[in-house]
Amino acid sequence: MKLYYSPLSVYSAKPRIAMFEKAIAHETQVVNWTPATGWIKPEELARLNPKAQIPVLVDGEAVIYDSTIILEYLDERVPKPALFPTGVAERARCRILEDLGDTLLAPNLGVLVREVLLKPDPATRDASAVAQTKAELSRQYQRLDRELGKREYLCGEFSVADISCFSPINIASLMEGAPSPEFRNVAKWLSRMSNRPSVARYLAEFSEATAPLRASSQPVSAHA
Ligand SMILES: N[C@@H](CCC(=O)N[C@@H](CS)C(=O)NCC(=O)O)C(=O)O
Repeated sequence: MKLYYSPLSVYSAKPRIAMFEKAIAHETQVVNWTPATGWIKPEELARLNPKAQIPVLVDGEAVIYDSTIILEYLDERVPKPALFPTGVAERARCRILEDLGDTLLAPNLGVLVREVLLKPDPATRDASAVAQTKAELSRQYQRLDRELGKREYLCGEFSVADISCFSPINIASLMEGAPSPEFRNVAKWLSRMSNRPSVARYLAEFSEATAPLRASSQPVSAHA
């Protein structure tokens, strides 16, 4: 298998962590991003994915894009350890929480990149856009805190929902978007996640890739 990804890409973290979790040997093709250039895409990306986005997984003749579909594919291709719960209703809840990460958390990162990462001087930022984004993140963190309750992971056992929600929270945390410690279940979960070998391995490469951008960072583990 070959994974096109970037350690800086919020959606790429999903297959990356899943493949570490399942110990799937694979080749990689890193797609770079810099503030000056944006994504530097290899010529074949548009051929593999009509949206020309990462992540893309190539497995022999099969070309799979979209992180959610890649995770489903990986879970069927290499069933153990499973990344979905077993009950029908539990699986649906797990997909809903995976979608929360993808569609309610991750889309907030654009404003944080534009207004926080690329504008180190707070006086130059669009303060209302930043405040709105932080408020939306906080609403979702509150929801996650409730969904977690006394569970160790969002769906009981470690799942696609944990992977999908962790990635945007980790990236937002570098740009003043970390969850408040008042969300105690989230804080404990972040600590558990960061210590899980597959996630720790991903975090090591994330940390290396973001080193040049991290002047005012707040690592996730600082809130655990
Ligand atoms: N729904 C897609 C979203 C993928 C996506 O937006 N990828 C970003 C990087 S995180 C990308 O490739 N952006 C480049 C572009 O859209 O041109 C997924 O879950 O894989």
